[in-house]
Amino acid sequence: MSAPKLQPVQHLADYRPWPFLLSETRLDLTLAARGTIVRAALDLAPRDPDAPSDLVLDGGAGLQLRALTIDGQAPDPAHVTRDDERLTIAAAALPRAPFTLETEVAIDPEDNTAFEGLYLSGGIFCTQCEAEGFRHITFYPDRPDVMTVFRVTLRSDLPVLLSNGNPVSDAGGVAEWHDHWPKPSYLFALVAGDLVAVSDRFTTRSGREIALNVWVRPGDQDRAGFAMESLIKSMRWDEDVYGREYDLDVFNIVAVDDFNMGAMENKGLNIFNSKLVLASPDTATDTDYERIEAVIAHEYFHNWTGNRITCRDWFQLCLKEGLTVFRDQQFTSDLRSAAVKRIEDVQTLRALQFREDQGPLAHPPRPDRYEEINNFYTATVYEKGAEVIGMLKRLVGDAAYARALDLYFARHDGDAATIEDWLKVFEDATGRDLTHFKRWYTDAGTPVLEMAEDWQDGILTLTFAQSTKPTPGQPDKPARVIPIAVGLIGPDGDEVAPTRVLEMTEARQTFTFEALGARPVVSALRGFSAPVMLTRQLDDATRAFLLAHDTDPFARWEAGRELALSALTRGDEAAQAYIDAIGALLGDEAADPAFRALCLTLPGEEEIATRLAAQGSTPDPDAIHAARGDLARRIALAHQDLLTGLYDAMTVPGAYSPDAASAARRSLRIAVLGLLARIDGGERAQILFGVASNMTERMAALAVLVRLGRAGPALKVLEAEFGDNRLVMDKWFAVQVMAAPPGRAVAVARDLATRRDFDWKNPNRFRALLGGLAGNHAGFHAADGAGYDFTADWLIRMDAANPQIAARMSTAFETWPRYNPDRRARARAALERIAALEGLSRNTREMVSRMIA
Ligand code: 0A1
Ligand code: ZN
Repeated sequence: MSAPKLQPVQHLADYRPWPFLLSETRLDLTLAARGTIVRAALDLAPRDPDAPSDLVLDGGAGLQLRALTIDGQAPDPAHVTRDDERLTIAAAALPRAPFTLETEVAIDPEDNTAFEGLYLSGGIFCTQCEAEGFRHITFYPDRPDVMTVFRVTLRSDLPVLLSNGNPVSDAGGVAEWHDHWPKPSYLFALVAGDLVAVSDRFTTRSGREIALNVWVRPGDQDRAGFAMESLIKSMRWDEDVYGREYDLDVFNIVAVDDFNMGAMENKGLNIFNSKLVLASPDTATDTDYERIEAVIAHEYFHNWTGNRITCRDWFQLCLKEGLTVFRDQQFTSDLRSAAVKRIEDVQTLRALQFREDQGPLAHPPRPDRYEEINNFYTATVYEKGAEVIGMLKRLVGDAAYARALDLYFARHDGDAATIEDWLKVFEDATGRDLTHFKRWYTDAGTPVLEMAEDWQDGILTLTFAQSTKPTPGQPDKPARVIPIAVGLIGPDGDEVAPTRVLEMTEARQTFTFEALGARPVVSALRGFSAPVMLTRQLDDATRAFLLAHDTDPFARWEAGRELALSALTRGDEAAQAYIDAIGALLGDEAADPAFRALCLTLPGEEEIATRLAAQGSTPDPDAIHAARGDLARRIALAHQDLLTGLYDAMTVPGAYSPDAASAARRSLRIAVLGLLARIDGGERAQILFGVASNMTERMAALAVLVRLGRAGPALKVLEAEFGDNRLVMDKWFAVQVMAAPPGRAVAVARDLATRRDFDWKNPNRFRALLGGLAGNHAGFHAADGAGYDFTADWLIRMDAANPQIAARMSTAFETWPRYNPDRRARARAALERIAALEGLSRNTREMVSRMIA
């Protein structure tokens, strides 16, 4: 194995302002698949004319430099140097007064398979500049604290030419755009292509008329309406709830098929992965609709939390992402069911962020070092970043939160801000000292919170102890501030003490509840009031009592979850308690069907493995798979009649509508279908696949059929119908691998990878196959290491084309240290094989070396 190449590490502590001021950027692009010409003019001035500084611009080997002038003159070539990543003009060659730097470079979008910078996706020119993509377009101070106004001229024969801001002119293949809001380069975007728009208008609360467009490929217009509706709802909501109004004359959204992430908040020109724009009942599922609505909102909300107020440096990424995720979560709770949304968010947090926090990739929401920033668009920065804001809001209260946010917008509009700035507005708005609370931003790891109860003379004493395991680079974990929402339920099922938020600040702390008649049952961590792992001694009967009576929907669901996990990890008696409790819930017609569906869905295999690992045992993927199947079968046998009744009762009559109430009924019906399939051999699924006209039910039925090994005909039907629809075919690829019996998963994946339509350079298609395998817990962790080897082979191949995708997908391995020695050895060997590769990208190298450190 060759020695790993040393890589430069970026440190938060090294932040320095850029030594120049940039007052305007003018770009002129002549677009071509190869040889796009980019002319850039930058109006610069030294920040301190008495302290001359070299002018260092980001921009690598991919930029073919054709001309460079300062105030119209070419500098002495001896003063201009280039390396792999930047261009430097010596201070000696620079005026002490304001000057204009002009460059001309050529780039080849057609060769850009990394989808970073300017690239071509199905004939559409588009850009992705966050985090550091702009440097692949031209030489520039590509850092978020350098903000300026942009004037952009686009030259191309393509009919639609878009950039940020407002249109100035569009005639004869030349379009001009002006964005008067100063912005950093990562928010720059352009799009050029043969596109059509679904258009609408929005009148802001101050009476300004905004033109709205969702741009798609011709033929896709009839699937863009829901995205437009979602945009309008988002604009209204941000005015109503946060008082934030839109600030340009136009708002454009463009859907492209090749996109590394979900979507991007470029100023006035959001670019989306087409799977988060296009939806029709026959192609998209309820989950797709809900996600489209949330991501459209997320990107729109960034206009204030991200664009008007951006980040000083990339260490502050969670400043914009945590807050914007928090806002989109609030939006979805307001539009749909708040209870269901909270439970879904906790599920996501546990599945992705707790997993990350437990393993070698753990990092704080605000990291203080990185090698490749693209590796930090993580569940910790996004989802935990949002949880931290939720805790802050819980601690200060809703009114103070609203005051703090008003102050944040007033004080920092136009700034590139930091987490310190953010916390300061809360301190100033509330008078609180948040020094201790700040640990949530700087410390990694999920605290374990142990709760013990004592009951004496009508007084209930709760003692909490918190501890956090060491994480990479952070051996010591001081206590944190933890808001613990607690309510008390009397023996008859009535609430005897409403929710109270206990504020824990020490490693160990006691709280008392006095003047109680009879010993109550404690409903703890209501609403999941902090991202911690709560442990308490509780018997199954009390959990069943909470599942039946808790008034807090999260805590109620959690009681069922704990019962299920206990059934799955502790054997027969626990299983019976769970099966009985589920029976009671199935008959509870007052409960929201979506809530019942969530309670009915057994914890996933990955979640069970995580629980076992947290308890100190070694998860056995095959045993987990078998135990889960077994429990599902027992539930189905025990409650066959109730389930059959529910399956019929939850039919949604009439034409498909993606609204929350209809989706809720479908979700319960689907959960029931999954259980009944354990005893009906898949008959119902077979029938449902045949009669359903919406993709939600068809995909649910298909997943059941794949699991039972009888999906052949259904897969053929779907392929015949949708072979030319990429988004449906992505699902078709994914379900076959994800739901495959574990022993077959790798073989299925290997087979699918040989198909002509396995267009692996398309990130969605790659994720469908490789992500599908990673999502098949026992399949990926196959004892013979075939899952590891197959994944490593593809990561190596992908790394050469698209390092971001390879690096993200490498997280399939992040849990490897928790398995048995044999699996560990095989996983490690696969990771070492990747690490040994000559020419591996910085992205993947950083990920792999953190995982095997
Ligand atoms: N800011 C976007 C996410 C995003 C990040 C990086 C990207 O390319 C590397 C693309 C998009 C968001 O939060 O939606
Ligand atoms: Zn975001």
